[in-house]
Amino acid sequence: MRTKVAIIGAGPAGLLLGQLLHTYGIDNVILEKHTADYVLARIRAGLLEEGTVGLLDQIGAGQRAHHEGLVHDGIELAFGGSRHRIDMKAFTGKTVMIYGQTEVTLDLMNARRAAGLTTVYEAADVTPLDFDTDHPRVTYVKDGATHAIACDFIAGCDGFHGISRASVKPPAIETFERVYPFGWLGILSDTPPVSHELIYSNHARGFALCTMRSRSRSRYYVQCALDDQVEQWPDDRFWDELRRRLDQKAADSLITGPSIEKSIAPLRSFVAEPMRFGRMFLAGDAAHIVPPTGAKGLNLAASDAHYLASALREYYDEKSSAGIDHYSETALARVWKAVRFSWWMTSILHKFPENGTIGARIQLAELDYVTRSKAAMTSLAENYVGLPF
Ligand code: FAS
Ligand code: PHB
Repeated sequence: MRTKVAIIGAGPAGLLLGQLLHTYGIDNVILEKHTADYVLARIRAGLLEEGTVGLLDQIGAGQRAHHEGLVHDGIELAFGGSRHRIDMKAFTGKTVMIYGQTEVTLDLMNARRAAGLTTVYEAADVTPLDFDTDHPRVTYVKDGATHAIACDFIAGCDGFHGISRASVKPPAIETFERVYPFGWLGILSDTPPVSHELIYSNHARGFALCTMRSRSRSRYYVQCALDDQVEQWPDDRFWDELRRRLDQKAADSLITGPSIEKSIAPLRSFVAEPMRFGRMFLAGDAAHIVPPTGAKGLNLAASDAHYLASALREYYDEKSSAGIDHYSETALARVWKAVRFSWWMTSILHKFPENGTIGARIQLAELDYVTRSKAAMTSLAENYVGLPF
C-alpha cells in the first residue's frame, strides 16, 4: 500500500489531521491499534475552544457540536466558602463549548467513513521506519499478516504511550516532565449538573471540579491520592467528599446518582522537543501532556493537527518546505503557553501538603487577587478560551 501521509493513532489528533489533509486533497491512511468502539469508550476531555470547533466546521463535521454542545460564557472559581464568576466572554469576546471528546471522536470517525478514507483498526505492532530518509514506511500486523505502507510522511498521533516518540533515538529528542503528587478521580452520572457553568474549587480537603456533558449528564472530579484505587471510592464516598469540597449553595443543590463511569487519571506536564524527526511528525499527546485543569489536552491536539495539515498542504500545493520546517517551532510555541497555563491553574487550585500552611495561604491570596483584578481575570480568560492558532 502507498499513501502520502501514514497517520498512527485514531484519537482526536489523528482523526482530525486525517480529515484536514483530506480537505486539502492529501491522501492519508490511519493505523489504530484498538477497535473503534474501544477508542469511543474512553471518557476523557469535555471542553472545546472556539478554534477547535472551527476546525470541526472546516472539515464539515461540526453540525452535531453546534446542535448538542453547551456554549459557556464563563467559569466560577470557588474558595473560602464562596464562588467567584469569571465572565470570559466579557473579557475576551470568546466562549467555550462543552462537548465530550467521545462525541468529537464519533463525529470525526463518521466524517472519515463518509469520505471513504482508510482506517485500519486493530493494527498490531505498528512500526514507523526509515523516517530519517526520503522513503519512510510503516509496517503493521493485521489478521496475522505483516503489511507495509510506503509514504511521504508519518504523523505520530498515537498518544503518550504510543510507538512514534518511542521510535526516536534518544540523542535526537529532549523531554521535559513534571509529575504531580496526586490524581483526579472522575465520575460520570446521569444527573443534572449542579450549576450551568463549570465550578473549579480550591478546598482544604483538596481540589474539586463540577463539569458536565449535557443538561442531564454530569461530570465531577475530586483530587485524590496517587495510590488511590477506584475500588476505594464507592459512589457514596465520592458524593460525600465532593459535597464537602463545594460551597454551601452548591453542596445543598448537588443531585447525586449512580456512577456510569468512574476512573482515576494521573496528572503530569510533559513536552517532547522537537516535534519533527526527518519525515515523521508528532502531534497531540504523543508530543505533550498537560494536567486537565486548564482543559487544554484535546485542544492542543487540534491545534497541532491544524499546523501540521497546513504545513503539508504548503509542501504539496506550493512545493515549499517552509511549513514543515517550522511545524515544530510553531506548534511548541502554543504548546508551552498551554503547559504554563495548565500548571498555573493546577498550582492555585490543588492541595499541595508539601507546601505547608503558608502555601495554602498564598494560593488563597492569588485566587483573591485573580478574582478582583480585571487584568488578572483577562489573562486567565484569554488562556482558558484558547490563545490564537
Ligand atoms: P489519544 O491518546 O487520544 O489517541 C491516541 C490513539 O493512538 C489512541 O486511540 C491509541 O489507541 C492509539 N495508539 C497508541 N499507540 C498505538 C500504536 N502503537 N499503534 C497504533 N495506534 C496506537 N484533556 C482535556 O482537555 N480535558 C480533560 O478533562 C482530559 N481528561 C483526560 C483524562 C484521561 C484519563 C486521559 C488519559 C486524558 C485526558 N485528557 C483531557 C487529555 C486527552 O483528552 C488528550 O489530550 C487527547 O486524547 C489527545 O488526543 P490524541 O493526541 O489523539 O491522543
Ligand atoms: C471535563 O468536562 O471533563 C473537563 C472540563 C474542564 C476541565 C477538565 C475536564 O478543566
